[in-house]
Amino acid sequence: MSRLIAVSNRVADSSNGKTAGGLAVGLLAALRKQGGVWFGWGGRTCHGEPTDPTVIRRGKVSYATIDIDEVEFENYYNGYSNGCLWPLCHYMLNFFHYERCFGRAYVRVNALFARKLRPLLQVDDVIWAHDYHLIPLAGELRKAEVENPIGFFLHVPFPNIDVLRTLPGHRLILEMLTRYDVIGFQTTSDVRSFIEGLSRVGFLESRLGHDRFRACGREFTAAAFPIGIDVPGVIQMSERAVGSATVKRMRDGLVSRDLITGVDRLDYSKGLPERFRAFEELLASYPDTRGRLVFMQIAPPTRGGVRAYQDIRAELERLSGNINGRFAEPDWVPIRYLNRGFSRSILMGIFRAARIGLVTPLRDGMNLVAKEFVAAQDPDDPGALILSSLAGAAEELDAAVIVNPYDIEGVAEAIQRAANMRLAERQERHRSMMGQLRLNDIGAWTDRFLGALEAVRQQECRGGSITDA
Ligand code: ADQ
Repeated sequence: MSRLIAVSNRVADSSNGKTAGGLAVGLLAALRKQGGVWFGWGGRTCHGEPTDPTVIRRGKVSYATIDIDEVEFENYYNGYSNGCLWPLCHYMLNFFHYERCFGRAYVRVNALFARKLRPLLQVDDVIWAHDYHLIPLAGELRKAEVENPIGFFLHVPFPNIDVLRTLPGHRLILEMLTRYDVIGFQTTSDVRSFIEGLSRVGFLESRLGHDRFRACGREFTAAAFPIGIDVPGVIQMSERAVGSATVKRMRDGLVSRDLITGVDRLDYSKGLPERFRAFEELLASYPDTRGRLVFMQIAPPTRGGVRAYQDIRAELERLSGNINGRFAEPDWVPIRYLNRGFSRSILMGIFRAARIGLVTPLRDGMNLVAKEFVAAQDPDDPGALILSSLAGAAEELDAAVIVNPYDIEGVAEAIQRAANMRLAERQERHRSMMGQLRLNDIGAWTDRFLGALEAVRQQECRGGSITDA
């Protein structure tokens, strides 16, 4: 079996037993099965050219991390990746801020990744790069004569060409993607946007099959690989966690009131101010909900170096303060806003204890919280999921209560409906969504993507085009 070389901006640290999100769980399982290397930034900056990667081996997996020059990092990560590509991919152009030096640093840091990764590669390896930080990586590796199969998975949405055109140099982004052998997206709609983009700028040469294309002189696979979760893992964690002291204390504190929960990174794409306003609208329009529901929003800050993230934090503090000030009673506070992270097991326990999961991003590649919320429910008495139609997860979880997150009154109505939903309906919706989650879990996601990459290798082997890298 080929070694897997996973490349992402950050390498997840599995040493403390707190392996983070779904991606880390899935990638680590695949790396442990196949053996391989996880390569990326180690979380430290330096001045000038970094030294060679620090490599730590644990079992069949090596973790190879590099430092990045402080100024380069600022321009590549905060500037281009999170100041240009992130808002663009989420259709939020009011947060888009471009400077030429960002784009240059972005390409240079990708070249640095390629330079530092190159000596670690073996001829039979397959390489899998992750997310919008690393679009030029395959092109840089090809320049260094790496001919191994290289795949790319985009975790965020791929924007329609009319939005993508906002970015100076967007043609290069499209061209760089064609340097990969397999390009994976979360949804079929993202694939359509990518292919339409190639076509509109005149790069698309032909469609070779259902998901095989030729553009910029190269053949590649472009398809939807919706990311899944570790379903048995979440079920087990949630069952155990309801008995934990933290979750018990939280339940006691609710005094038999119903819990609505929201769990998101503190990011403007997650629709948090709109969600807070929808809850306010609910309390204003449906007075019977007052004193009966508690909304707990958990939102740990991220990307503190980007101005927009500081602003949204301040806005949420103001909104939750206003809403609590307007509606709270001596024995009831409507919003509990927790600006911090929790262990995954506690989160799963909170999901299980909740009557409603509120997942209302303004745009999201997939949204794993929606899937985790469903899997964490007690099948005999499941909570209801309210899900944004603009999250990739809505393509699969159509048995959720689907809302448009911009429609504040519509979301308030949906909360009212979910709060009064009969047991039989909740069970039916839950059963349907669990079927989908089990069918496409995290193992199925890695197997499908790596299968597509392996197919490329076999095709190239037959054509004899793999040379010793
Ligand atoms: P994110 O934007 O980070 O991911 P999401 O898919 O919801 O969004 O994943 C977040 C993960 O972090 C979940 O596993 C969640 O449980 C965990 N998490 C969230 N808040 C937490 C907290 N307070 N404490 C601890 N853990 C917390 C990007 C894309 C998504 C896509 C994923 C995976 O933006 O659209 O679904 O990648 O491809």
